[in-house]
Amino acid sequence: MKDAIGRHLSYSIGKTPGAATLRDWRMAVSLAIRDRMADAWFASTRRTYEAGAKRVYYLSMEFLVGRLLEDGIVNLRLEERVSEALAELGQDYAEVIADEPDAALGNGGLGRLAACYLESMSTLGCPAYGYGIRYEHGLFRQQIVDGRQVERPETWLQQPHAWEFERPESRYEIGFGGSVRDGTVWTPGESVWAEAFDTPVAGWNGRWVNTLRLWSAKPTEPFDLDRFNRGEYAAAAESEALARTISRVLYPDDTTEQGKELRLKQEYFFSAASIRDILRRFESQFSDLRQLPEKVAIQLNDTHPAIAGPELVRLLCDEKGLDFDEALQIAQGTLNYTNHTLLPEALEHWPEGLFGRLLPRHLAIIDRIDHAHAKANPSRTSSVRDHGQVKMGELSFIMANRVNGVSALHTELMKSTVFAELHRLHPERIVNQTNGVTPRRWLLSCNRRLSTLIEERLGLGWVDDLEQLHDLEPHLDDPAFLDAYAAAKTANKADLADWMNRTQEGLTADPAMMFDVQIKRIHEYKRQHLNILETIALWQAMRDAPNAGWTPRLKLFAGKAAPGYVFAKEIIHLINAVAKVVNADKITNKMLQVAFLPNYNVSLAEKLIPAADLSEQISTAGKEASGTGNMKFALNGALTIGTLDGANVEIRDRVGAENFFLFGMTTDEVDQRRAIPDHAAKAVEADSRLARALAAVRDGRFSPEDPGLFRGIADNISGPDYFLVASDFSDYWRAQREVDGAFANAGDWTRRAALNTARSGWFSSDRAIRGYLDDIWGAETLL
Ligand code: 26Q
Repeated sequence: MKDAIGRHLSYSIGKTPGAATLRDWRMAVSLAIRDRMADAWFASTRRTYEAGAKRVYYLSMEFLVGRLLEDGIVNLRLEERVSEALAELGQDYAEVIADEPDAALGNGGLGRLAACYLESMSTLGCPAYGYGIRYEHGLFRQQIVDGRQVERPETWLQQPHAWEFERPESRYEIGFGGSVRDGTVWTPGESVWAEAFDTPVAGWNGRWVNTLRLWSAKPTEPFDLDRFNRGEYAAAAESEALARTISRVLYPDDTTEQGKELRLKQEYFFSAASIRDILRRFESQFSDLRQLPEKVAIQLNDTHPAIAGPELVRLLCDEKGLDFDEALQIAQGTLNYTNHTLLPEALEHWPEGLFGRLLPRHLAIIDRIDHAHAKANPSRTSSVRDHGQVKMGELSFIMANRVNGVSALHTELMKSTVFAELHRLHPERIVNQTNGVTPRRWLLSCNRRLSTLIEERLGLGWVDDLEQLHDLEPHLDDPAFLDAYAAAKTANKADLADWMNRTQEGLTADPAMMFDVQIKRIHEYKRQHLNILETIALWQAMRDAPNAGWTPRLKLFAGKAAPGYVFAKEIIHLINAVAKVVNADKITNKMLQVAFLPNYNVSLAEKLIPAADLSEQISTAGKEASGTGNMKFALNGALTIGTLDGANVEIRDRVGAENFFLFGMTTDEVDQRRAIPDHAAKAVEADSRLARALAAVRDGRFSPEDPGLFRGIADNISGPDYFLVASDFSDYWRAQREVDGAFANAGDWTRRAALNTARSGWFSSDRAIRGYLDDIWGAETLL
């Protein structure tokens, strides 16, 4: 290992050890690790080919992979050798790992899920490819300036990327606009190249390696030499810059930024390139396109790649010469669609004018698909085109062999609400696949103390068979085990506290406090404002009775708001304003601290989750499709305070109701409550704590220099309150006080935390991928 690193430092990086920077060392180590994936990578491809196996293609606009070096080292089981080699070379292992920038090619849950699934597909030996976009700029970097979110560009590709291989020979010309002659001959008005970059994804033990193929946009005409020679330098480079904008930046909105032309271009760009690549690979091995459904399964990660359906039909008809009905049947046998949200504002739709201008042939094909579906299902009343919009959920559903939700509750709600009619017509089509997370990243490597303890008791079989964590349960009767479990948690908290106290002004975190954590995108439906309101009420209660024996708490928040989401940004501002006042209060600051950690990303999650005591999963029931952070916390021994929403329901079923703090209205109760006039005002009237906390927000207690600053938040909660913050407040307060009591009994708390770990094995993404293989893809694993 030492030689391999040294060789790369000299011959790939071109530095001597004396001149090498931390980045040079990190690059050299990364290349040395990457070398060791190569053989398994080639072998995986060869075995897939030789077996004539079905391949799975995961199409996603987002892959939130985070750092890759530690993941590679851990999965190849090279940790000891690398850290020894680095020590001998005078370098610090942890520093080298931490030098890598996150690949933040995603917004949140959907993108991180895609990354976990790729890793699990490799662990299981499922022949699979991820397809996405190689964004030059991932999700923006969040700064907090005077308590407010400020977005800064993210620049991960400004330094060389150790993990990717450029494939200039794998490129496709992608057209846009133009016109259609004779009904089928599309002549695009402009085009760009989609060029492939491949990243190997190694599974546990490095036995199988799949490929993440990301597309980068390149101009078809490099630059205009005539204009350059005439001295028009900017104009000469214009067409190049325009082409490259397609893969320039990830859209930072995790609901929808509706109707943006560039977004639609991105969607078509990567879907079309992927479909062509899939067909090319298929045809290099098989001759009959009618075999496609037998040899290929394509998974659409939400509707963002939905245009892949019409594109596949178009290629089969217009270029391969199949008739329309046959083409449609082949496409429908091949495609599947995962839905990740029921929020009406998040269901993707495009103005048909824009759509038809950019993709005229596809709009005609969509109409034909829709008519064919309507003809076969005469009782259908809805359609893909509606009120001048093209509805991508509807399109995805009718083009898919299987449609799935991401938690049991979410799947049932799909059937009863958004897709009720289509479900009636196709009662077999919707299936559930509850989300999962990879235990390699989300336990083994992010929480060494806990994973070492588990290894001492169980060995390492749990790493790719997570249900083995059940075998921890007998150890809960061993006080030494519980002590060690508690010690691991405390040490994780101490590390985090040290780091936060150094970096967060005004914060005094103490590992003896309960670490109460809410980390996720900032959204009204996720209700960070419910949490901060309860924090305010708690602070007020502590001030009233400072000696009432309060359980000391640190309230931790982190998360990004979409740049255009004004209310979400106000919530961030309020949290920071409350932190400033509360942390400085001499009466309470030993009992209550509040922090908003900037720039939440995968690496920060890996630091926070192992140190959490309490996991906040408090969305309005019916709104969070699944959640995956909730699973990571439970696995790492945090207890959940949560509503009956998304996968919380299944987490509670498995860890046991006595180890989960439930509160709030159910989905049905939410709908009923919303129909009651003045529901919020009534709730405020009935709870004096809520009224007092709201008054403090409204009257400028946290913004003395601008007393009206947070009035909008207070007015929303006491007025329209669509997300029922006011109506759920009293029960949330009750549950939080129950949490206080439980945490005060340290021994019992540790037991309950350990039970969360022992009973979370089902939430492995390996289990989820087996579900997709069996129920959706009908594909085999080759390990
Ligand atoms: C769409 C069009 C235009 C611009 C942006 C978008 C867009 C981008 C990202 C829409 C949605 C997203 C991301 C959604 C998402 O992350 N959903 C989450 O998916 C997780 C994995 O299934 C679930 O656990 C979460 O409950 C769900 O919110």
